[in-house]
Amino acid sequence: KKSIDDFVLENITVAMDEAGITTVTLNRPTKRNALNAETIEELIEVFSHLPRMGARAIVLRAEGDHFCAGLDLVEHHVEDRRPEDFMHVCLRWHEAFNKMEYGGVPIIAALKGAVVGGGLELASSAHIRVADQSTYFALPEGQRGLFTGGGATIRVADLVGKSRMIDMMLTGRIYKDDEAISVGLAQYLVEDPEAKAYEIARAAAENPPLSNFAICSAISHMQNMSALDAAYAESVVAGIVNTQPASRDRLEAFANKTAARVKPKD
Ligand code: 1HE
Repeated sequence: KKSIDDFVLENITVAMDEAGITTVTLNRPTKRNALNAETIEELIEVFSHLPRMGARAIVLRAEGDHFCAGLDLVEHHVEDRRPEDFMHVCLRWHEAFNKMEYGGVPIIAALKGAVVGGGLELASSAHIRVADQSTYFALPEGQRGLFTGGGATIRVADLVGKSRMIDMMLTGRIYKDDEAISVGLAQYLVEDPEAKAYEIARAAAENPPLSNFAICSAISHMQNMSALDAAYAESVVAGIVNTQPASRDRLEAFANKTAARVKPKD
């Protein structure tokens, strides 16, 4: 069975504690964590295996002042790619980001600085995004003479809506602070995104893994289905999750009036 020590990685580091709280760090700060082909392969490797290695929740963080500057523009320039080359580059990005979104383990992105272009595509593949005052979001593809290729047309459009995404791409508009929250680019704006991300990860890891698996894969799959098929799939998933042995104690505690009630804190 694969363990964390078996990963051979240049641009990413991975660590897991006894509780399965896992840290994935983008570790190419001198290049603002720009995503070159090698880093994408490492993301595929890591996110293919972590769900089977006991990861209960994953914090995705970055070294340096910026979360991720997107596509490695220098590599892209030097490689002088043909259309079919870049199409395959994009397929690898999709492989990595689909592994994240559909992997069934909660991923919480702790953001800072630039979350731009492919960096926003990466962040939008996480299940929850936590930002701070330094965090800013943009899709500078239009200005660079490029187009998104890492799933933004699906995931970023899903977060902010089509018109906002088109505006971001046409004009380079930057979102930050409360405005970024209100348009849906991040769910939390805090002073310490990493502390908040670990707090969320630890809370999520208290849920039975099967519940989290459904939450962090079924909802995404169902969005790709017709409403009729999604409702059917939901009944199948709920049939399995809602009868799992791991939930019996929790239901018993509720029935015995010893479980916490769902109420806002005073
Ligand atoms: C890079 C990249 C990169 C930095 N590819 N090398 N993304 C962008 O259009 C954003 C491009 N980056 C920037 O606008 C800025 O670098 C930042 C605002 C993120 C940071 O600024 P700053 O002043 O801290 O750093 P810097 O001096 O610009 O860059 C430091 C180094 O990182 C420098 O390398 P060095 O070897 O000269 O030290 C930069 O070249 C390098 N660097 N960003 C390559 N992106 C699947 S399609 C997705 C399409 C897209 O993602 S388009 C959006 C691309």
